[in-house]
Amino acid sequence: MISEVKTALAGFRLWPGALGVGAQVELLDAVFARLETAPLYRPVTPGGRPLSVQMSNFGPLGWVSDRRGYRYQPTHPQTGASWPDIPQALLDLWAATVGGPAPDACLVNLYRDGARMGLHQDRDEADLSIPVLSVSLGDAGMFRIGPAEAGRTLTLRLESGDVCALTGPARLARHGIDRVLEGSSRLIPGGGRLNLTLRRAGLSPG
Ligand code: MD3
Ligand code: FE
Repeated sequence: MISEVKTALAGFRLWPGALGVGAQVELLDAVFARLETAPLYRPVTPGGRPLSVQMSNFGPLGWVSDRRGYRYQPTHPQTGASWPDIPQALLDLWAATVGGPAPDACLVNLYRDGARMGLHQDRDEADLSIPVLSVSLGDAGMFRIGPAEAGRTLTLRLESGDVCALTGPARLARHGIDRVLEGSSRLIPGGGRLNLTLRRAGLSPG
């Protein structure tokens, strides 16, 4: 790997195939059950453009975007209801991988119909030293990651069942999803790629 990328990405950990097919199906069922009460929607950017990705959240706090900006809030912007709880399997996965303060936010991203996510940093959380954990389900996605400020990026294919953690210097890495390989998985009815990201968004206790 190119040294500059390697330095910036120290702390990027990938567990390919961490979830077997059975665990993927169980997790997907838990996710779809919760999406009945917290429906997917397309947030708009502060500039007023709808994101191509459909989103929802689980946990005490959910990431939202609208004309007022990006933030975490306790309720669904369309229903006004509290977000559903984070599936236990995800809390267990967090404890078994990154540990430390428990996650209080699980962002659900569904990529369908050519949806993508441009290069960005995740910096809306109160404590940027706490890791992010990501679980990929369904169609494979071409994931791009590079140094925080500028410079060369690295592309890798995230498959259904892959888990990755962003800790240390990688926590502020720029990253995005360039494209989804439609039809590469049969896991999700109707197709698409579903990504679950666990974060500590609010201040951690203590
Ligand atoms: C690297 N999601 O929700 S997951 C996001 O696949 C987001 O939906 C992508 O970027 C997705 O913000 C990528 C992998 C990931 C998640 C969080 C990160 C990579 C990250 C935080 C810092 C650096
Ligand atoms: Fe991100």
